[in-house]
Amino acid sequence: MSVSSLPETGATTFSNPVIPGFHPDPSICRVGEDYYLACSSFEYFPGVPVFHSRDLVHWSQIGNALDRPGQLRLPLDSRSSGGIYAPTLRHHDGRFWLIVTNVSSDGNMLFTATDPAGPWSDPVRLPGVPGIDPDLAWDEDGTCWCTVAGVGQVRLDPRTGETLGPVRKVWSGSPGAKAPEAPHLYRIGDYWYLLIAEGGTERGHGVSIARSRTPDGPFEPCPANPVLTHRGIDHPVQNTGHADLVQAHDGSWWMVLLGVRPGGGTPGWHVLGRETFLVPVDWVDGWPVVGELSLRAPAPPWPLQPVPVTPVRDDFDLSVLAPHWVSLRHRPPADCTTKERPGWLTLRARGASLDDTDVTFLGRRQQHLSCRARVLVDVGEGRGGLAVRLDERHHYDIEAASEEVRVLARIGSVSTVVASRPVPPGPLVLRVETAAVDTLTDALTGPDTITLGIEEPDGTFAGLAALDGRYLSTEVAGGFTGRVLGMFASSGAVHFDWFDYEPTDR
Ligand code: 6LW
Repeated sequence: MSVSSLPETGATTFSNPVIPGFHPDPSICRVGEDYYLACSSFEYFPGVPVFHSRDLVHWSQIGNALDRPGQLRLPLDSRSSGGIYAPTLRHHDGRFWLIVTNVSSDGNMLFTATDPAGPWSDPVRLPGVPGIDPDLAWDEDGTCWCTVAGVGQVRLDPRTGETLGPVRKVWSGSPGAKAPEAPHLYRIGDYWYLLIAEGGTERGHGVSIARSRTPDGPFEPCPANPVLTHRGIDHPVQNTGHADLVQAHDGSWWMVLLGVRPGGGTPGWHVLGRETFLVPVDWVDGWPVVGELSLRAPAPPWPLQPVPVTPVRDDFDLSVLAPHWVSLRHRPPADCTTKERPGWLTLRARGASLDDTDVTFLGRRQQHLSCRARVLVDVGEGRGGLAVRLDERHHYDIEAASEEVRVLARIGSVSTVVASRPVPPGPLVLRVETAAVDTLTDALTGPDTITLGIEEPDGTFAGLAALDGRYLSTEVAGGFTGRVLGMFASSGAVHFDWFDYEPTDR
């Protein structure tokens, strides 16, 4: 179906982020009128979520590139925000190519696929490619150039992984700017363009570009660098950087990039991680001019797809889990299954809690500043429940046991039971509500409140604890991820009949 034949939705604007929730380091490519995008995934398994769109605005997850242990080795004692850093996704010579770094085990690896939804190949290891943020680009004679953070570059045989020559430094970014990273190399018109992020992935983040007549430089920096940054400006999206360019099917140019939406008073806390945004790009005198990034932006000049409807409820009625579900570091089939009790998800504890790196967990990214998550849980003689997780040292949990439910808070080295109450044995509905703060009473206001509780038999919500959400933000916890809302088992086998995720943003 060509884009022109897509049903007209008549939309004249679109909402940013186009992929909300922790979907950082976006890399995009186009095949005909289909767009594909991949993101970092760190300690989560499966890794590298892959998305598809026909209009650059509405994206549906079609799979995860790294969905088996042979592709994704995450040591069970590895720290959060390790694992899978930034990928580059390209289409060349009739197939898809994904190059990515596993900082916790195998370093840089290359995968290929004929269908981006998978299956993807086993890894081609790249021992000669250093550092992080590897990029792939091919020149007319078929030479494959691999460019990495720093900014270094080496010729590569992408089928064997062999590097063909030394790694050379080709650019250091803008004078004085730290962390030149996220390089992407493009042949556009008469030039090779080298796009990078610099300034660090925090508030100083920005996008810069340079060009050369040859793929290996020397590169001439754009006089207008950084071509995009929000450092020091009053804008609801901050930390903008780590971008990738794509030419649309109509010849126009667009950029995807990461940004954060801090909430609360100063310094501002972002809780959803680094999200994927879309902005238009124009070309003037051989240099890109990046359009304004706004939360409600003018729609591209083609029909927008109807917004993909994501059901609120996952009934776990299927033998396979939807691709947005993630576990921590691995997912042993016996510990996370919908086959043991048909129509239910069974999580079997491995003797660890959410304070540990190897807890049995199944979650989905929080994608809205205000939202509601509910589960129907039957813990039997076990112990488990529903959690808002940033990492092992920053999570709020509502945990059910046979005759008690309790709210636990882990903030750094502090861990405490915040509330508890007796409950009758049997299935129970647990609920987590996050409510973003929309009016600042003072500079110390946090970004949101997280209320954890149970539903009474008549459905009313009995909140057991309302906790400050700043402690589950990246500014407090550190690292590169965002909140994940999920189910966990800390003892025995715990069964979940359904999981509801519902935006409640006003
Ligand atoms: C990624 C680097 C960065 O490799 O953070 O924001 C690292 N940019 O480019 C992890 O996302």
